Amino acid sequence: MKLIIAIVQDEDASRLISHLMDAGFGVTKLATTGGFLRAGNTTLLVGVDDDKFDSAMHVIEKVCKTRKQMAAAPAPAGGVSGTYTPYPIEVTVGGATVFVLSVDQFIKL
Ligand code: 2BA
Repeated sequence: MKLIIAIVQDEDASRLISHLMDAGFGVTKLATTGGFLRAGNTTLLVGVDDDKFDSAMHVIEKVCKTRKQMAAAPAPAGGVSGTYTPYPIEVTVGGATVFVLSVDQFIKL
């Protein structure tokens, strides 16, 4: 069994949950915040049998879109002397950031 930890954009989360549930997967949704944009995103926990892993990944890939967002460039590492004026940069977010963990045990009590 595998645990898929998928960080997705809020805009894709509801549709992704529906598609995963329709395909028979169990899903847990966590409200999370990205460290770079400091904006909300969604983390989904999906426990899948090994033979269903590809199918779950296919759903995630199909639903999650890349989007461009503007962000303030971070201050240089090590700090700045004097004033630092943040300037906007464009970043491409998503489709999904996915971590895959092998599950030792899956227990429901
Ligand atoms: P954020 O940390 O808010 O990052 C949003 C987007 O900003 C990233 O999209 C990336 O395009 C850009 N970005 C992040 N750090 C950057 C940096 N130091 N310089 C320039 N641009 C940067 P994604 O890569 O698609 O990531 C989407 C979200 O997935 C992230 O939101 C974060 O919540 C999560 N994530 C990404 N990589 C991760 C990692 N290695 N560990 C844990 N979470 C991660």
